[in-house]
Amino acid sequence: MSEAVLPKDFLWGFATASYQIEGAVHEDGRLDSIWDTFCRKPGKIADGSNGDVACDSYHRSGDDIALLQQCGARAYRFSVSWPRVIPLGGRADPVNRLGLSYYVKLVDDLIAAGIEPVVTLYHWDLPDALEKRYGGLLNRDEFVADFTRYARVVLEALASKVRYWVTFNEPWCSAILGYSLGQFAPGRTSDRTKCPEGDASTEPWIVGHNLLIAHGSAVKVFRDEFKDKIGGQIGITLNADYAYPWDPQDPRDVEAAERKLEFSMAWFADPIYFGKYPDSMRRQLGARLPDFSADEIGLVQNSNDFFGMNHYTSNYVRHLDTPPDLLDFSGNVASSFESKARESIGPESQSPWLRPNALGFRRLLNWISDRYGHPTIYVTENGTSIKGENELSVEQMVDDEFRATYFRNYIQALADAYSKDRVDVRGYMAWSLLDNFEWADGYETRFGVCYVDYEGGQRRVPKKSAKVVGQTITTLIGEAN
Ligand code: PNW
Repeated sequence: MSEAVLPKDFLWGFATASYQIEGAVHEDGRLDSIWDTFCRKPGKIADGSNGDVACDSYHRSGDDIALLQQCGARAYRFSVSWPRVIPLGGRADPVNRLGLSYYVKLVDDLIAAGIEPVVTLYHWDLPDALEKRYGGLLNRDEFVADFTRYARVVLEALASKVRYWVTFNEPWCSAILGYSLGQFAPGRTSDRTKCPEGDASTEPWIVGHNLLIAHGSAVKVFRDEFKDKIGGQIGITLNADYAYPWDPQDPRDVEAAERKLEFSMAWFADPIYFGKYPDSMRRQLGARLPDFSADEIGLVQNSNDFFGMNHYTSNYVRHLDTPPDLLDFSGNVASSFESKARESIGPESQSPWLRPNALGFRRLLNWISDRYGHPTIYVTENGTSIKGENELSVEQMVDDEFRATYFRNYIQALADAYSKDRVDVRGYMAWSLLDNFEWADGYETRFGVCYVDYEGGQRRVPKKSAKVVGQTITTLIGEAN
């Protein structure tokens, strides 16, 4: 028996998201999300693909659960598709019982299989009708009211069975990739070569603000009306890359690295834990960063039962001597994969933004723990793509040593944060259970611990990394021989 490093009840498993795996986009009453319409615009998705079929998980949840069991998972994080449950999205629009029943059955089947469901309410697939009706996430009052009603509908169906709830996945991505860079739906940006509409100097900050209030409002519903049913927990999932100073000897780079973390993680976490935006953001953005009213901050502050964290990579961060650009969203810094001393952050993956650096994960866990008073943390995503993986034969793809090494190192870094640094991290979900629709990168970039044969009848084959995640964690829990 190996020595226990992680707690006995450590919650671990794999994660997915509705639009990335379900397919069946026109079935049983589902209507378009903003991703369905975004994919139809030319040039937005690298391989011209979309989520019409994806992994066909809408018809294959039995296969997915069998895979989870094969991998030894204790938990499965998936997201609910709003346009399946309320196809037109709004609070006066009808609930689609057929769409809802897919998730009721999924949860029942998971529980029957001994797997704990972790449910995300919003992983980017806003009903397109709401985008068209009132501008979606930009419209605070409408969006907050509609999301709150949607959350209540899902909670009514599932709150007696589900103990772990995530309101929003990565509001940073929704705001920056969706409203500044225009790479994700709805694709708004100030870059007129990409989109005729959008203002990247203001919209990301409005969207971030509205997402925080919608989160707080759904948490209030959960706590007032549902929490006692099962004693569950709710939180938001935030993402950030760790930031190392480019020159650790230069205090301006040390400050710049801290500022980059404030512009990513603390943008959302400071209002939740401290009731205000970081000073560095207020200083740079001024009135472009909305103010919280007393009612709003009453919803947002203390709205996390746990800290949900998604993390993939790290950067070296250097200060800039020039004043911040109006469109800047990172705290007026320059990020790179090489330090002043010419150290590389890590080897390339298939994703241009992602390079493995496990120490950065341990550092970020500590940064969160120190800044927010040692909250309970659940890591709700972590994983990597592999450069050129899609070009390989199936035999080579399932022998994914690069990904296996990534998981060994990152899970060890988490264990060090828990056992040596006393960070209260109690769960870990690897991204992803399946190769799936990787947003603007389409299907060419794979993140799965299970290979999916999209053309060959949706065959699923566990890769080496699927086994490695389980083995590494169970050994650290002290269960392996
Ligand atoms: C996360 N970036 O997205 C999402 O939660 C997943 O749905 C996604 O498949 C996964 O990570 C892998 O990409 C991100 O550009 C997408 O920095 C892009 C970035 C970060 C996270």
